[in-house]
Amino acid sequence: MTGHVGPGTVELREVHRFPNRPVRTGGTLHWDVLALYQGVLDGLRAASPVDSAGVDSWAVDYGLLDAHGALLGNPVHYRDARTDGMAARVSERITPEELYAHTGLQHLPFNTLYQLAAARGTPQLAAAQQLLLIPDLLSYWLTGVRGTELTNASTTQLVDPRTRDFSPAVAEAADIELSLFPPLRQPGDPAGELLPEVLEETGLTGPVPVTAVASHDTASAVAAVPAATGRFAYIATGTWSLAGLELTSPVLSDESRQANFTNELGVDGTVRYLRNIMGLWLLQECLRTWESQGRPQDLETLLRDAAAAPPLRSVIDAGDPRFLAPGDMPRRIADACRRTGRPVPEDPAGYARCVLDSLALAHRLAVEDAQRLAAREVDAVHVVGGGVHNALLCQLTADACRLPVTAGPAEASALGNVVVQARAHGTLRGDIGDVRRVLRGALPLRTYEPSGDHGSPQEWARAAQHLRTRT
Ligand code: LRH
Repeated sequence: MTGHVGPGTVELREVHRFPNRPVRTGGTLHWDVLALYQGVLDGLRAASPVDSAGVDSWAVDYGLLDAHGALLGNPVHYRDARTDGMAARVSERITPEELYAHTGLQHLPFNTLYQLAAARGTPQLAAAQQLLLIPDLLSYWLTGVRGTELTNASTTQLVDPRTRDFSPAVAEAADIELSLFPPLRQPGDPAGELLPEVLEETGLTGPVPVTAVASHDTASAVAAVPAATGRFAYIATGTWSLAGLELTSPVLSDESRQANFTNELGVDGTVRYLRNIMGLWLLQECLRTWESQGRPQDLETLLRDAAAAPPLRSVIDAGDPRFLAPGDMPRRIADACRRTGRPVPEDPAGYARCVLDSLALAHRLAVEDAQRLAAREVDAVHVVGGGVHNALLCQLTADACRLPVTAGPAEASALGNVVVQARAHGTLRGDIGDVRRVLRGALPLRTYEPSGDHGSPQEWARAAQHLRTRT
């Protein structure tokens, strides 16, 4: 994506899109990170001319480098099963209560801490001199400079959100060498310049500075929430739904731990207090399953039929880790409905409706719980990310939350990435609130008011209660 930033204007343009196809070899699910890097180079070529660059990606995953800086094998995908049982193993060294008190991170089986526990004793980890999170790895290949960007580091479960630095106590308890991580850098810090070989390969004219943006895609997405005031909740929807609040300090209470809220770090000293919800992955994986069974579905028709299907009939817990791995999603959804005494959807539209109702309900619970646990009230919900294109999901979210939903931008991560670069170079000025006001004026946004069209407030309340008690 290229961004054009001027006084009061921010424009984004897609210049190149490439698939990100995980590869299973020897029973392990990997990222094809060289193919991704090639896609980045192709993108830079298509973007020419370029004044500045920055990289963001999904969180938690990493590549290991040997003593010469060479990559030791393909990064393992966080959806791989290698982390099964690792939380129990780590809890023998540090209790979940202590871990939360130090890191404020929700329990997700794939946190980097658990991935490193799974990698213990492997020749790769033994040979590793350094660990680079995915955006830091891509940045390293572009610039030759190594660093660990803070917002993404905060997803490793090795960072203390109070000090905004690594937690030696956690690392020691979990027996992880913090020296694997290059020094921390803040969003907005310089991260080097494109190497001569990169300029040559992409046809760009240097120097092209690279900025350590908020390299966790969700941190970039939250930075780009076009909020008018501070009283907002956000839902970054895409493969995941990340729903919560922006705070100035972490919430580390045991109640917060039990509610599985995370305190990831954001731009300008903020905390992203949120919960991970499975997101549109549930639907994407249904579509893949039907396709592999020779029953491909047209998404537009499916969503139209889903909008006409009866509301709140089949509801599942969209936070259930049973939905994490790739594979037959309709079967897992049917199993979940049976387990909780809900009717099993009868056709693809029924499944799509089940997914969207369940996501909307999970959004409601996260927005409600976050307000209670952080003692902060909101009067608006911002939906950003790919889910913005799904009008039914946005409307259901407004109905479920009983709050107006402002939808947009869809490419929030790319925008957040661009505005942090623009600020680093002085093209945009002010704090993140000022930047958000520019975005609000510059972007096409759509508002969804709560309606009774998809179930009455009482029906939503009952369904939310059902979800709280039956799962
Ligand atoms: C979204 C995301 C999310 C993480 C997950 C691994 O892309 O970064 O914030 O929890 O991927």
